[in-house]
Amino acid sequence: MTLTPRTRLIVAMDMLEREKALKVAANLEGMVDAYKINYPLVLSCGMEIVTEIAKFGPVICDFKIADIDNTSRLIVEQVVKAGASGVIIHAFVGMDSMEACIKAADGIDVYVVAEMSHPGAKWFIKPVADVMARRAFDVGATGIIAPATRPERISQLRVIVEDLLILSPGVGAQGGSAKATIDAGADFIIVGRSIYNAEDPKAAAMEILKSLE
Ligand code: OMP
Repeated sequence: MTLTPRTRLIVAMDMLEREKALKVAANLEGMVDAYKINYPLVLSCGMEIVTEIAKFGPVICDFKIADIDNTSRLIVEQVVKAGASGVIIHAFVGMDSMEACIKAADGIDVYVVAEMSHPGAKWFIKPVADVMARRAFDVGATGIIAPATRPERISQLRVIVEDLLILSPGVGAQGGSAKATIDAGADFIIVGRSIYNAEDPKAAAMEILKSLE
């Protein structure tokens, strides 16, 4: 399935209201390469929201799956059934769990968290991120998640994952810059609050796209 970088913008849909989510999704149709849905929206609205938003463009289910192989497989099967185009999983659970996810993904994209964007990631995740990126490559993932808050790490991880896709959250509300993130080697930026909390989400997205020109 694999996402094609056109605008390079992925919007994180972490609002809780179905109406707002559908409105933002419709407003951004064609401006974003994908919609990323995390637990807040699904727990609030149900998995149907994945199917509904998939009508506007590819949906990535950011469930950061971190469980034994059998449970991971069951979760990914629900993601596929809902019509998502991709899913985000964790690496630290091991190759068997990641392999189970990729098998169950049945061709949809699987992105593996290599290094997270928040300050807390420096404690445990950052020191082992290179190994997790390498494991993501070995297992045949579509891409990795790398932090827009540390562009130098994107460049370092790029060497490890070669031509896998790099999706980078942390632009805007977490302090990362869209342009610095793409210049560092990311294929896509993931932006949530700076877009969906803006008075005019479409104008906010446009502003970010302009900064990439
Ligand atoms: P904003 O900070 O509002 O732009 O949202 C960022 C989005 O990216 C949220 O949905 C986070 O859950 C997600 N995210 C991170 O912020 N940091 C990470 O390291 C990984 C993710 C992710 O996997 O998408």
